[in-house]
Amino acid sequence: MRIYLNSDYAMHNASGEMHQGKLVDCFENPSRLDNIITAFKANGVSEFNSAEDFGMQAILAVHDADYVDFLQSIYPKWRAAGNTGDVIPYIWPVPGLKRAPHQNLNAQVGRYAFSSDSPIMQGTWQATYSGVQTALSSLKAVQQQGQNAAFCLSRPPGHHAHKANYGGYCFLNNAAICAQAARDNGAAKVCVLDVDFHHGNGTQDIFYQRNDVLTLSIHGDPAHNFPYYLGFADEIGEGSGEGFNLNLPLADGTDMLQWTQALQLAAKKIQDYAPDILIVPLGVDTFALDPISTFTLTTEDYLTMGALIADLNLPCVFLMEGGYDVGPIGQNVYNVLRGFEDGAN
Ligand code: Q9C
Ligand code: ZN
Repeated sequence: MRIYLNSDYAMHNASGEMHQGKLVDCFENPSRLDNIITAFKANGVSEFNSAEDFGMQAILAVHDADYVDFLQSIYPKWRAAGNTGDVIPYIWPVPGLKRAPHQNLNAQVGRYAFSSDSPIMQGTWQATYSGVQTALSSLKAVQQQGQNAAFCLSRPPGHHAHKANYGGYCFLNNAAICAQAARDNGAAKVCVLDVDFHHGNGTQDIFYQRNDVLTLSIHGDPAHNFPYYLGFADEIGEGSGEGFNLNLPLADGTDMLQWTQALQLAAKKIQDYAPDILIVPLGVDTFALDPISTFTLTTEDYLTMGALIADLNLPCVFLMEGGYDVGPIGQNVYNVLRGFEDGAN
């Protein structure tokens, strides 16, 4: 499988996040990809392709221009205003606090952030922009260069980002941008199957009223897990999008047998839809030892996950999402791709 690596992945390296009432090191940090690259090399994978630059068009086809401008420009403004650390929100325009739009930087940060866990620093925009280009390069390999599958190895992740909001370590929604680009490049029907531990809230919301992109997510029940405010089973899409979103929230402690049953429900839905291309936001935070998640998948289980995805028999773009820095993260990711390739044969 062709692999594209975001060569700017280490440029986003933020100072810390609030976790259980304390400021701790960011879970989503460059060592994650260092680890994955090391594991891939140990498995004999040595070719990491670099991305082509497709510019801003595909980003602006999904995200609002004012939001993209904010992401691109906030850090220098924030520092020039006298702030000495990363950009972190501390006030949000909840209903009742209605004097928006607003020029004050703290007010703008609260307007665009939906959570406090995603600091913006010097290199955030560059890493994020290059990540999108890496995702689009992976899409091109599959959609235009005849590859059966490709893997975008990148950070920061994307699936929590809405069209004008960031959070959950995500700034631009790589999966949504790829899905829209696939449509714009001629695919009639696109499917996004999100297997990260967390609900793909941004992707769901972006396509919620559309039937040309089927969105599915298998994730930890939002009654107990981030993002809490979205991802329940009764969210099925609306308007012409009704019936084109499927959430499969699973209990804390879910193992591979239960996860596989959910995947089989997703597979049925995908087969009925018959998309032209499949986009898989891939998080390995479903792993038993993940520090912020509650499923119990094993390193071996990821081979099965890859084979189950291969059984869908669709051209497939894998996009790196979550999975935090615990020993076997790299082998877990490798095993999904290995299982996919073995399953496809
Ligand atoms: N410190 C992805 O896996 N974490 N994002 C907040 C409190 C939010 C995870 C926990 C988890 C987001 C791409
Ligand atoms: Zn996640």
